[in-house]
Amino acid sequence: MPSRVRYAEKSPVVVVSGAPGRKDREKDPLLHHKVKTFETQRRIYDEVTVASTVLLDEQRAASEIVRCVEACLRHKRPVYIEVPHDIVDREIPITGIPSAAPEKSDPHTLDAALGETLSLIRAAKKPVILAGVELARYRTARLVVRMAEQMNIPIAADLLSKSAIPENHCLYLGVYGGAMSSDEHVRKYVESADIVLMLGTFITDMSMGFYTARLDRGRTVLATSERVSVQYHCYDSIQFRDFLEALATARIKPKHFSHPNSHTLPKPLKKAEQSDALTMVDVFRILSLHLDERGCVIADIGDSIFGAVGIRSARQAQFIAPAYYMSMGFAVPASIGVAMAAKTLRPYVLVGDGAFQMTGVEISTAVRLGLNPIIIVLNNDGYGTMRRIREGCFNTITQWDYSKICELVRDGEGTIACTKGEFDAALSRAQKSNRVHLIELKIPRNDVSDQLERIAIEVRKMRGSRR
Ligand SMILES: Cc1ncc(C[n+]2csc(CCOP(=O)(O)OP(=O)(O)O)c2C)c(N)n1
Ligand SMILES: [Mg+2]
Repeated sequence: MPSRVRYAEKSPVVVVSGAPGRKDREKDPLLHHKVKTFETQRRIYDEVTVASTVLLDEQRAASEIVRCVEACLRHKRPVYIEVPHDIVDREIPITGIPSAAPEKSDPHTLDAALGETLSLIRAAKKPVILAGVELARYRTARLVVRMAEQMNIPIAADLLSKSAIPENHCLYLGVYGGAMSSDEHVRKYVESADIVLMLGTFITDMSMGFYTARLDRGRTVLATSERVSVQYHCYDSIQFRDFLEALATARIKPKHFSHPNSHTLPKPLKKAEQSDALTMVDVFRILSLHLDERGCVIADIGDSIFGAVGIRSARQAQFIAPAYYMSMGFAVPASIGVAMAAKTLRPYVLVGDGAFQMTGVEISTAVRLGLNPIIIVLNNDGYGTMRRIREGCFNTITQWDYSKICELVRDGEGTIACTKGEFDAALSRAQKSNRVHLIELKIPRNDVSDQLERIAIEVRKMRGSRR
């Protein structure tokens, strides 16, 4: 049963791969691009997809495509369709294709899970919602906001779900993730709540701040697209959306709530500090001052993602990061995806010098497609995150002149910023233009965000205790 298997991430991607033709297969020749057997490629993909097919039979091709795409949409996970080259221009019959019946909740199970959850909420003096990434993936965030407003329950997000809930909402607390929380107020609030409603949350080592989160099962309700768990009871056969809709329409007397930290907006940049050297803390503060609802921050792995936990702007911007699998080199290519998918959004890429060296040349594709990402390269002279955990020559990388890449790809504008004022001015300039902008920030070698500082202490402690 594919949905039970724990995959890293949930990406509804349809991989369409060309393949040797049906005729080519008859005598089993050695062919270029064939790894081992004609089946090998599909079998490798079977490990990371929820459905796969090789379209060898014209009569069944259409129903196979429908089966895979339906699985992709239902499970929000990748599928693989292999197309032998001699089927590409064939006409295939498309009538009488069976379609999967919509999945329904079992009404008794739904009632039982809901009844147990509501009685916990009724009894709670200090409930909190931990809004998870599935609220964005299944487009159900508005149900949770409605529920929070009706019951007057505050909401925190985690690193993976940052921005799934409007961060300028009066019930929003910030990002929770144990030691990686955006601030101590959020951490204390969530950890002292008598019930934590984890709605659409993936519990991962990273989003739970490397095992520093304190959320025991006895005071949590965890509802995801896979199951609902209320304290120690697990309920299957419940559709995530049905459970959220029922919660959003339930009648509960509004709770008493006073915001522990309502003054989280970044402090404006003063004239007197313009010529100060840039620090990581100020990078996120200055960026926050420039963000609005037309922006989408895309954070790569490194202090880009840890520091981004603290981004909070008066006007809600989107946020995307590979905060589960944590794959370096994600952000520049992802900005192309964001700009193509949502033409009205301006991507703000936060990428370390190390991660930029992996995939930064994709800036060339952005230029070719006429896209306009603002790429902020945080140049701290190597693998700053790893240096915090274990110092060594393996954290050293070649120094590049990052701002010159625009000359190389013959479009866009490159700038270097060493001070707070220079970064602020570079951002304003980039925002006024519709071209690719690359801003290289010179960050002192050992300067890190508060979140990375806290996490590095925990990781060092863990390593020490394992020895
Ligand atoms: C593909 C991949 N390789 C290696 C790592 C391990 N790793 C995590 S952070 C990091 C250093 C990142 O360096 P940089 O992009 O310069 O960001 P900084 O830590 O300096 O902010 C490394 C090597 C990873 N997460 N993903
Ligand atoms: Mg670096």
